[in-house]
Amino acid sequence: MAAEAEPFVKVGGLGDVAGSLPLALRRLSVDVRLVLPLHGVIREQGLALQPVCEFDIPYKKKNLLVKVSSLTWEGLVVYFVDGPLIPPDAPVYSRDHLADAAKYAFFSIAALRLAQELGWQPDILHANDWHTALAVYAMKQNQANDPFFTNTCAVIGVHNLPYLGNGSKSLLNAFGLRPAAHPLLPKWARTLPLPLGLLTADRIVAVSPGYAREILTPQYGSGLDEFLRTRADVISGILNGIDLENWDPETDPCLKKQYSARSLDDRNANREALQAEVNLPVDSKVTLMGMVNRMDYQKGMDLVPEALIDLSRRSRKPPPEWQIVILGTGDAEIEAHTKRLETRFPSRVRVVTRFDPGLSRMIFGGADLIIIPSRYEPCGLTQMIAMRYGCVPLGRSTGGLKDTIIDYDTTGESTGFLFEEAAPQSLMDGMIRAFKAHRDRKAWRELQQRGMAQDFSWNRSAAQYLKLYQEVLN
Ligand code: NHF
Repeated sequence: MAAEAEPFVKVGGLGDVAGSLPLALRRLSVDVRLVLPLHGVIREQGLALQPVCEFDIPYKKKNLLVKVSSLTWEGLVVYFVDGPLIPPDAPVYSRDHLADAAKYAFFSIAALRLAQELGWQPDILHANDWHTALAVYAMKQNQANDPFFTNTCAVIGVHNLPYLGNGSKSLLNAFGLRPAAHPLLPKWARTLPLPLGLLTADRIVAVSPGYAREILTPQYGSGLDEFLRTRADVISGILNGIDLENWDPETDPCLKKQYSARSLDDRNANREALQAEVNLPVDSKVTLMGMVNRMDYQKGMDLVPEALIDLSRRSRKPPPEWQIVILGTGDAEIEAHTKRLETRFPSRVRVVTRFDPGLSRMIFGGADLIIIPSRYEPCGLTQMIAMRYGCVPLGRSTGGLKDTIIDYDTTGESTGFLFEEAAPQSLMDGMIRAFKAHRDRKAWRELQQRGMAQDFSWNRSAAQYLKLYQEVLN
């Protein structure tokens, strides 16, 4: 169960994962089925959905009608849940957290009931983030009275811990659920979907081993670290994968010239094309940096302007020659603040604040360095995609970034650069290290090639999920 899944609906990384993992599991012969809300954006696509069933679920003192339709996509059965609390004109995530809470509580309970309506008894219910965490809680709460789910185990995926599902308090009662009374769960968390899911799931899976450890600390634990430490024995981390066919510099049609690890000279054409596309001086000597990031606090976007200004103030010999192309949308204030850099550095900085998948591919295929200054990063897909394209990552040493980037050294293992603090100075120091390394073009090429040789495929991750499911069932 997920709030979003590619190719039907994608807002962020959860959509990538919930779209790719089920297909990868199917390739391992798992009978997996995906359930999504019938969001407005899915409705608009005019998909050939087949009606499946209709049923009522109790809500307050009345019933709500659930309508389910489905399609089969690449062999995977996908169900779409529709009903009065899933408004056709609402975005996937809105600013109205009460409406979102109601929508996802309804979806969770309806999706759970769907299995019963279908008579399809799952071995594993795999929910993701706060949106579907109530399904885990509801199943566990009713398990004693409901033989249908007696043998079903619950796994909850944590893609972003701080989003707990505020606004759900009255919904528990409305859907006939009792708040948790468990003494280990802080009082304030006893009516929030994600904590309830974390309390009752048989296994908790963070999207990287590093993030699985971090959520046990006060810095990353969103106030739940003490409680999570009591559940440490059921918490683990599995790194997400990327779709290697979709992200392939040998076939990517958005690139001026396709290339592989053996033909990295061809990459220069993409570098020039990127500079020309955004109207920066076409210059082969500069270190060309890129960013493809949501413009928000989590992603550390606000650290970038100060780091670049500090960088330009430094008198160094030789002076660093750099350019940067920043692509992303999000927080209006952060967008405006970042955009101002163009006026300050007209021949060095371009900031593109629109959704542009083609340009993001040109950045991966043309930039030397990708900057990922996240304050926290449960997994992160950007660094994996960038490495596949020979675009060397400079990321903050946290979560999945730390798990996937081997920091630069001269021993011949490294795949990128890491910096420690979520602070402009630390980011700038990382940039300076990378610029210096970039001057040694032979060593740089080897760095690119090592990144390109990493295995970030879904097959590897899906095999780990299958092993985990089997462990839970045993
Ligand atoms: O990759 C999918 C994504 C992660 O780090 C990412 C995030 C949200 O913040 O698991 O979820």
